[in-house]
Amino acid sequence: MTHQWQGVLREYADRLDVTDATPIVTLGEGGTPLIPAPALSRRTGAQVHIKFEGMNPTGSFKDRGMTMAISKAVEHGAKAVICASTGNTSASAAAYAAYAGIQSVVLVPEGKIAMGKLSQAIVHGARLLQVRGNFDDCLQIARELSANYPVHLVNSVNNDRIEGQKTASFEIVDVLGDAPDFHFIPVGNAGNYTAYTRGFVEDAEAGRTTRLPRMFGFQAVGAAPIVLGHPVKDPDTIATAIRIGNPASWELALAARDTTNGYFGAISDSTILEAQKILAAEVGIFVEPASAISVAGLLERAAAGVIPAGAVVTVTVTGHGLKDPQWGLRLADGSEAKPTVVAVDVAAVADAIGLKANA
Ligand code: AN7
Repeated sequence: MTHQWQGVLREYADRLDVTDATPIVTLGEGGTPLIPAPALSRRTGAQVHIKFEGMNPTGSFKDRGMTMAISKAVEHGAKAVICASTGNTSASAAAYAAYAGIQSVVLVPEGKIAMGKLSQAIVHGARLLQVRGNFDDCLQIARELSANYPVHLVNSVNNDRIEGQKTASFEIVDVLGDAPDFHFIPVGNAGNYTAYTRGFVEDAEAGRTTRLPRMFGFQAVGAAPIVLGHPVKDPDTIATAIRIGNPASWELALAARDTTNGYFGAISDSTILEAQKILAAEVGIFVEPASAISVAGLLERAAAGVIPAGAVVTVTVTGHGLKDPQWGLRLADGSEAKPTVVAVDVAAVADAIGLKANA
């Protein structure tokens, strides 16, 4: 019989705060593929593997944290959960709350979340409010509401989220047999950067690995508070998932960088979109712009000579390209792809694609 992956709480029950009293709210998240990427290995001289988190049930890594956060919320008797979100957290919270049979409330920045994510939150039954402000404003409101009203906060300031998300590092180590030399990851609130570091540190402490990877995190140029060293009042980037000016896990992320001899860098929107196309066209993996930033970061750091030949490199791509599909239709010159229309005629189709008949 085929083994079915049981979700991260059951698969890693011995490394998480779950007991017989914890109701396991799971959609089978985790167990995502670690895909060797020969095209990126050729481009960088390293041995590159992509951790494809778009393969989670709602299409992003948030599900690893949400299974933990919603399970613990239900264990503590919560009837409603709230989050601020640039999109993926709201999609995940809505889905896991639906499974648990509790209400989700989500606050998103008006007009600044991808259509697929908005659709997910609505279809899963969230009470969704568009706030006339940015993500940082939404998070402030969500924090104050959860402090003063009977709603349980499931943003990554809730440690249960970080705990669930650390399982991605466990999976990488389980597949590779050791930690990589470098790990590349997108950064918004820096919760995931913090979570991966925690997972790798716990694996090292338990003797499952011989080393810690250097954690390399990337923000968009227009939303790069950690790189700049100060909050950004009006963050701006086409990578709406990481359009965040005052990261919630800022201090934890700086500590994680110091622990791993890590690095934070900034990448322009045009370079993000180039990396998205390279990953899609040369490796076959379609990710949303915020996720492509880790690939862009790898290419940039390799070009800067920072990555030794043969180094084992893992790259997390956090969300599926179908969340925000408009970018796949955008050509390198900025125009929109307009597929050729042809008649129902074999010769016309052959002609349109430049095929000559067999002699
Ligand atoms: C695809 O959904 O913050 O650095 O509210 O959706 O842990 O914040 C999303 C973040 C990277 C950044 N990639 O992760 C939200 C939200 C994708 C994301 C990040 C997000 P963190």
